[in-house]
Amino acid sequence: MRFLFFFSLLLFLSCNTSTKTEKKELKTSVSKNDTIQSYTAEEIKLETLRSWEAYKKYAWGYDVLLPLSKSGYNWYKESLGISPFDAYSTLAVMGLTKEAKEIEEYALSKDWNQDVYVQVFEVNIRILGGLLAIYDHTQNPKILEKAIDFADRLLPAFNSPTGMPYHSVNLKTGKTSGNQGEGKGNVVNVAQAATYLFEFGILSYYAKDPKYYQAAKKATKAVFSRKSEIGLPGDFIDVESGKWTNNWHYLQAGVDSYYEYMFKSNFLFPDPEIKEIWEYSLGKINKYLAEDYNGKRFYTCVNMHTGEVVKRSVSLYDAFFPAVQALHGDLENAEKNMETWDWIWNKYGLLPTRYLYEKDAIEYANSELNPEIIESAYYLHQITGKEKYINMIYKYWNDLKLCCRNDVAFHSIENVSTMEKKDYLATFFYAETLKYFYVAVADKDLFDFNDYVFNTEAHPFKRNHFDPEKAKEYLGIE
Ligand code: DMJ
Repeated sequence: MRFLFFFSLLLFLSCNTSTKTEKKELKTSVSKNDTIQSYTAEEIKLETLRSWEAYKKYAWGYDVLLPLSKSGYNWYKESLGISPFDAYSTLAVMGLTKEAKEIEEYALSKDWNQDVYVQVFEVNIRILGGLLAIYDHTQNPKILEKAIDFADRLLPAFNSPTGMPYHSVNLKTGKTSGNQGEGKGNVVNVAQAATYLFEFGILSYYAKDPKYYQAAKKATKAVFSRKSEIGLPGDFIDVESGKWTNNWHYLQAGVDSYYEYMFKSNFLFPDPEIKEIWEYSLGKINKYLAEDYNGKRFYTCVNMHTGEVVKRSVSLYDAFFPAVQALHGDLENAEKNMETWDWIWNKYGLLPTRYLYEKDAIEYANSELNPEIIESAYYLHQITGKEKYINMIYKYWNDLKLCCRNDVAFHSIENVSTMEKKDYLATFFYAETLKYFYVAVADKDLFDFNDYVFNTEAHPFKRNHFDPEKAKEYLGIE
């Protein structure tokens, strides 16, 4: 009865208010509703299929689906077809074999000899990561050839005086370009400088050629060796001079996956040097970035030289960190950190891109349905078995469905306070967001958490495909 009344109220609100108010009311109703509505793996699978059909119908051949205008969008002057590479592993994990096979065939038809400058960081995690996930799943040697061809076109970017890659590289000519275009700017952020250990390690393993892992390791060490006197890196660095151009440090986008990879690559390819770098870095994160503020745990922004707080701000990307802490075995900090993210979600019904916790205010209000908070709740649920984490995931799904589901797929949000819509569906929605919702409730015989390690784009790799002894030889680990 209460449910019927609640449902009629929602219907009344949705028919009698402007679009913006309607979304706000709907969203608030769900976040404050005590009754947690669960969902099934089948529901997520159907929603994934629906969203994938929308990409195929309206945006096939483009990088991204624009779900409101029902059209496609390319990152560069030519399409790379990023969505299919990101979607493959999610479709495969869900057993959508026909759709996955179509992408495998599409990947085989790709000619990477494209005269286009691509961001090395972004295409590494999405396209190389996606190709390697297809290979890990199918063992199709022709896919491995495609992955090798693609990675060989990225490698010239690493020929800088420091070993850190230039921002972009031309897939056809191998010419590099800076962050301000051809021949302009040599600055990259830390994530762009050093998020390669995982994919390049996998490629070295499968290709039995250490050159990829060694390039990635050199880049990671180039960042680490330039740490300050108190042991912290900055956030932006010139890949030619090796000098920091900005001296802030944090876990946000621009740094995040630098840490994620020095930690995670060790699961597949134990490397004592990288392990030492990770343990040292984690100590510094706990010492300088962790801040308890108004009873909540935040990981803040500090000056790399003094460790002083420069801004009390967090971004939704940082929500990946409880997952890393939990995997590392630091459940106490992981759970404190997760509680803060869930608290921010409850304020808005989705996470804003950036939140100023000192002012309790939104800094950037948009949201692209990013996966990190779901990812961390998933890891914590798998590792602790606590029901509160699966309940968080149920809530995230219900809220996301209410604000962002449309007639063909899902859309982003311009402003989480008003729920104004944005005509964009990020490729990581297919790779990560939908996958985490699915594996959180899937049967263990369909997907067992203990069997896989994910790249930062949630492309899964089977642990037992990699033998640590062989890894030493194939990756050149001493
Ligand atoms: C993803 O593309 C990757 O996880 C990346 O490392 C940072 N975050 C986005 C999604 O939010």
